[in-house]
Amino acid sequence: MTEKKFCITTPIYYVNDVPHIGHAYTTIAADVVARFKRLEGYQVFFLTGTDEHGQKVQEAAQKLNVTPQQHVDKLHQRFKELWVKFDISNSDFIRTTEERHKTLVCSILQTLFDKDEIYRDSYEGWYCTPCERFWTEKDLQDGNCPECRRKVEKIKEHNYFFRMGKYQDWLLEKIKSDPHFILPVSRRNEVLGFLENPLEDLCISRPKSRLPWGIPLPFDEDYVTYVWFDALINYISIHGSLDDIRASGYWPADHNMVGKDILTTHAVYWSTMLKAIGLEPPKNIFAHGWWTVNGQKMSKSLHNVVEPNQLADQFGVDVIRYFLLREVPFGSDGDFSHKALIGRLNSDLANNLGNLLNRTVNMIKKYFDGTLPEPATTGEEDNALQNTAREVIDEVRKLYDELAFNKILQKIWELVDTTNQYIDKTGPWNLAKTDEGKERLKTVMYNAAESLRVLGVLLFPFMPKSCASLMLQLGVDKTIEEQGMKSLENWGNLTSGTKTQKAKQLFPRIEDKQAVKILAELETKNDDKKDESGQITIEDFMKVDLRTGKILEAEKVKKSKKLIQLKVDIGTETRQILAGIAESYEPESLIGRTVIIVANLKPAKLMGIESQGMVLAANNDGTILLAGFDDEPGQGIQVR
Ligand code: ME8
Repeated sequence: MTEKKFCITTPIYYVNDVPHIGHAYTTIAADVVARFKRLEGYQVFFLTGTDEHGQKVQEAAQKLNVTPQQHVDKLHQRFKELWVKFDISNSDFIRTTEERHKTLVCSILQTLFDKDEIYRDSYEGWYCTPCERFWTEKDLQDGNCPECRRKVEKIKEHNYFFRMGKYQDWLLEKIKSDPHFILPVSRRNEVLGFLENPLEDLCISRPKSRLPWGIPLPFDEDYVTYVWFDALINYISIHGSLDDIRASGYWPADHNMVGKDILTTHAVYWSTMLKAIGLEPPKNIFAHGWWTVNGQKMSKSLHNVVEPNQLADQFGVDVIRYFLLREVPFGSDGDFSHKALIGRLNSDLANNLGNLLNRTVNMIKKYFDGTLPEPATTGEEDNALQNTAREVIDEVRKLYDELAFNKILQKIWELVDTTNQYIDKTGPWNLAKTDEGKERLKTVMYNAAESLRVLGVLLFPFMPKSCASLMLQLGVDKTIEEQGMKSLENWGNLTSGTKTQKAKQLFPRIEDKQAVKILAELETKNDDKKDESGQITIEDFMKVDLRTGKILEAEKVKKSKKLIQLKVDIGTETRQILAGIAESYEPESLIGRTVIIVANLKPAKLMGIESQGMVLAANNDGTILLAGFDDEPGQGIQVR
């Protein structure tokens, strides 16, 4: 029997960005699909990674005085660590600076160059440095980059070009004839619109003199590869040569999952590159929507980045995984709100699902001493519950084809609600009162538990840890992966007689008071983040009490090369201040001089002597120059 194989990928993220919920969103979504397909019995290859070449990395490394390689070796870890924290089950993690990747990029470049699919030409265009992209005159918006709206510069240089334009008709035909190729439909139409204009060839090189940090072209050492041409190849470079890729069974990928921002590069550049190489395009490119915060794009400079690490610590990994996929349809944009997150946690997770598990396990404990009873008779209510479960399972399977995560979760919650209603209608607390009722109660408790098992399997891709805990509470010793979707084909997989465990709250509720506190704290944290930019408000500045003071006495501090002990008259009092200026000033020369001091600095001891302030000075490569005035002001005058 041949194995069923399935391949899903996320974009590889720019290593320079702080990972935020946008990155987590795509990766969690891909993880959910990968986990679901494994439950369906597929052998899954799930790939994510980091994009490590290009101008931005080079510039960031320069600023830090490290090599680009040292920089990316450090920074890519932030993504790796985050994915471990978020229970991402990726099969591999590709970095574009790895040899295995560079080898395939070079081999593809050489093959395309030999086949004349790549040629050299001179080029004049408008270049956007942050986006690392050339634009034509007509692409520009108000003279700026149409993507990031920043300034562009006109550049003329020799470069290498991929004959992308010649694949325009093929690509149009492919998109039109295969409705599953680009989804959702609205995005597919955008790509078709883009292809109404002539498709130009793609500049795939950058002169090394301008940008050395990239993969050198194998046929011209004066150039490196354009970062997108390099990055897109990540989806296949993990498998080795083109023959290895074909033999792996993981290409074409079932889903190249991306955000809408990078759909064109995938639908147009990537598909035509594959065509030229002689590989199939992915079966599907799905472009999901964009998360904003208060209607604005998340960005470091706006201080509005929602950090997944912080969120996970505050609310729990599974709550975030659930919220991101439940709140907004996958193809649509969404605005992130902590309030909405708390709302979902309290209602869907704590009140509905968590409470269902809690009361079921507690009642099995109370009425059957924690042993799962054998179901007896089956009545109308039991059949209705089983029918709902069957219908939900069938529908969920179908909805995965559309990656309609929010509908999948809505559907699963129909079973949560139906099971809660089943308990309310059958009323175990009343049944427990009579012998006849107790017989019926066995069936009710068994069915409630089996329904929870079904929910545990269905929800596992979304909330793996919580569902594993749910299974343990129900006393199931098989892992969810072992049970698989197959275990949902017949009702009644739970084994009567097994011991359930002590009920544990899966999702503790956040009470109103606590919610107010959390939201206020988050706001303060965001304010603190603003300080990281280095800017302070005028109020912050006013807190520093700067005053003029006249030096009355000055002497060197024994055993110190740098320190001079000063007595400074600041108008209201005389302060003892230590200043690290001995290498630039003789003590006697200081007497009578007016300086600026920080008068409200907390006193500190240096070499056992208390210093009651600080003198302002500039350090010019080791030469200290005291700040002063053109003319002599009096003592104790405020400096602003
Ligand atoms: O574009 N909302 O990397 P990148 C939703 N290296 N998704 C978001 C998001 C947001 N606000 N912000 C980011 C690159 N994403 C290239 C990709 S692939 C060969 C090279 C997600 O770090 C979304 O998946 O800018 C988006 O497409 C991706 O991160 C961009 O990540």
